[in-house]
Amino acid sequence: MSKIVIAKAHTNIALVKYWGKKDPKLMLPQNGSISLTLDHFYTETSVQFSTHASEDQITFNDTQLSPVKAQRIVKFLDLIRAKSGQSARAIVKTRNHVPTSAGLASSASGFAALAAAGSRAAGLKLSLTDLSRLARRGSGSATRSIFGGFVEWHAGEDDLSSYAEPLQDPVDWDIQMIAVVLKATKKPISSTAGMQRVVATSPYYPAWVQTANRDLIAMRQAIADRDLTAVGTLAETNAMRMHALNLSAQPAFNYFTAETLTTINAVQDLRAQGINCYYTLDAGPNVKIICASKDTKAITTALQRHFRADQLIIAQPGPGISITEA
Ligand code: 2P0
Repeated sequence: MSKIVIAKAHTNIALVKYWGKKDPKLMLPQNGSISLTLDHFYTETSVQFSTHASEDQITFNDTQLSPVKAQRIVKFLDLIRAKSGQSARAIVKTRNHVPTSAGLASSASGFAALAAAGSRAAGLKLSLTDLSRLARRGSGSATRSIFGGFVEWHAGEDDLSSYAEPLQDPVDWDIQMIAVVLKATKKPISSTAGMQRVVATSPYYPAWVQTANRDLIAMRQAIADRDLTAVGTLAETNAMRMHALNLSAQPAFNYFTAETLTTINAVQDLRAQGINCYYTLDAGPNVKIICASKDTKAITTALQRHFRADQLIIAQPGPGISITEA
């Protein structure tokens, strides 16, 4: 039996998005991305390698995953075994700390926590950079969840050069996100398949890569300047361009619901009234509102005309991974 290692990783929300791979096997993205790690949503995962186990046992929120559902995790554990020389099967227990049915459960915090706990339990002592590279092989957005605060994932050219690093941590100015948790509908298409379709079929894809690369330069500056207006404006435009790719794919798809559009309109109305707030959206209906904490009350009051108070979750910048050995 190996020692039991427990890792905790927080989710992150991209301000300049990753939406397309140039190498699906190595999980190299078409463009770099910048995110903010959040305190409110995290995954805790323990891993132990056991010669007594005949196959990997994966428990998610107290329920054992079926072999089909566990496939992606087993493949990732195989990668850890290949890197470490550990040949035993693993007992993995993972718990997502997100509000029930929030639809914010993310492969970002999941694979970041698994990379950290799994590699350490297998006997590897990876640097944070190498952990970020390993997490990338599980899920692209997990590359960034190794670090806290504002984080940039460098697209890179190969396995060695594609990793994340912190841009600003801790975050020493007033910026937060309000997650608007909307009614979950069946996801029209997974992130992995959606971005693949967009790369293959959207005539706008080359323009996306060009503008995303420009957004990275501007976003680095906006974060260094601690300029909420610039961060928010860039993030909102970048998010809508990402969703425009989905609308321009063949066949087209989108992740919006009617409530998503209601929220977008509410944010635009608030801004017209002088409240400095911006929205961003990922591969699902939920909207995240970027704002300063002094405006929380005005924003949540306005949104409660449409949604219940418990659908509005206020999240602050959060930390990078932590690892403990039991
Ligand atoms: C991001 N998203 O930058 C983008 C923006 C959603 C929208 O990364 O195929 O679960 O596992 O690498 O990371 C969600 O996709 O996809 C994502 P894979 P992932 O956060």
